[in-house]
Amino acid sequence: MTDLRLAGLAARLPGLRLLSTPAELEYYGRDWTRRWTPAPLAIALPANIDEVQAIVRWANEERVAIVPSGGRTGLSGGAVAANGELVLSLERMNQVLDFNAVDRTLTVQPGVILQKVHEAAQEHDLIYPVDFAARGSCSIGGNISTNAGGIRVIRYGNTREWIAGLKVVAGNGELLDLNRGLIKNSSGYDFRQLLIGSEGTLGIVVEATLKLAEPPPPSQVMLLALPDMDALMQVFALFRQRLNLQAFEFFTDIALKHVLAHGAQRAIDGDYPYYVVTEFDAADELAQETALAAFEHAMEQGWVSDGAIAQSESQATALWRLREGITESLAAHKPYKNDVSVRISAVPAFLHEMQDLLGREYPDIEVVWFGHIGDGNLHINVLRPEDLAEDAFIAQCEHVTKLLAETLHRHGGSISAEHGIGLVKRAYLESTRSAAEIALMRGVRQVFDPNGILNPGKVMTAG
Ligand code: 2HG
Ligand code: ZN
Repeated sequence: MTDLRLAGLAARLPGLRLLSTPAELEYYGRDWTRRWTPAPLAIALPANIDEVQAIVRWANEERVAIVPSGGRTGLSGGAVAANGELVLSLERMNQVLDFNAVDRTLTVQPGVILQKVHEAAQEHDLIYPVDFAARGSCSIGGNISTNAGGIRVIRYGNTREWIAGLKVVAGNGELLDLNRGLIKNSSGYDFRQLLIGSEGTLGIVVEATLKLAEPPPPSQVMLLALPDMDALMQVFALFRQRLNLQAFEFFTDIALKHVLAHGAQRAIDGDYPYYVVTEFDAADELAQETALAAFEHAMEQGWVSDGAIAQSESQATALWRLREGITESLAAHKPYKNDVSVRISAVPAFLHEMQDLLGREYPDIEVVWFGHIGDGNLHINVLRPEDLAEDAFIAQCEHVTKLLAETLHRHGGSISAEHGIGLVKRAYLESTRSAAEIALMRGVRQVFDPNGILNPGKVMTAG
């Protein structure tokens, strides 16, 4: 170990696992964005809260930047370490600590994978309702740090709705025990909520108490093909009024093309511009008849062109794959990702305007639209043409994002709906948050992390 600062850390914490081979630096230094060349100083894998606290105190003394690291499935560069930072991976702190049947809570360490949280809740006939395609790789600490959303937000809300208590090591090294599982706690500022979604810039999540819920009634999954966006919004209004929706997700024909090419199975013949995968409560015959009636009404109105309803668990999984497989099916094209939101009522106008604008300015680039339309959250993946060099492509995409940011600003939307700001969207923060808000954000950061050691450069520059 040549770095004197690291030698000091190792001497202070003899049991601490530290990694520094080139392969390890590369592996832990990047997230799913794949845009930056990883260059961390080393990787620390603490085994407990005391070690996390000792690392943060050491980092303050030595002025070493820390990148907190979970499953690194983020898409905004929030977990990238490209500037000699110490990556603090929580992956060894991966135990479910406690289940409380009376409170209906599960207390977990931050490195627990989301799928394992789901399984732990199911063991007690309950659910942890936040869910999305990266469930097998992302960690609960990362979910909390980014206030992850996903495919059930329409029913259950974002991660922040499900956190009853949070232990964090703040940037100044203090251990904070926030909200302690209380349902009601009207005793001043709610730092738990402030920490959720702060992208590792205020503190490191070291333990969380999660709320659990009753499982929903048995459900049905339906695929709909639609002629245009206005029809899609009519169907959304109809289904939301008549059914208890668990999910309402959309994608375009271009997304379908990629997901089919990647091995998913076609469920509807014919080609249509828009598709929806929706899941809703269907506990009994009456609920199923209501759903069928809503579908038939939508067909009669010409809002739906065709549809398929899953008759078994495996068919439901196959329909969901059409939506959940999109990200993976695009990965080889090195897409440039945008994740935006507007109010639901503004979706059609925003989408039309953006599609027209992109069609005019960039008729030759392939843009894939999909996402959580029931939450007003659209994912816009711009695919790199094979003959375009990486640098030229990024420059083009930055321009697309600028156009998006301007259009979103006019529609009162946000440049990041659920993926965070990280590095990727830092330059566009001002399109969504006012100068006064950003100044306050910098002030808050200074209070929690006076030496600026936590995830520097992420979300916003030091100012
Ligand atoms: C999803 O909804 C994820 O599938 C990923 O948020 C979105 O790949 C994307 O752009
Ligand atoms: Zn999403």
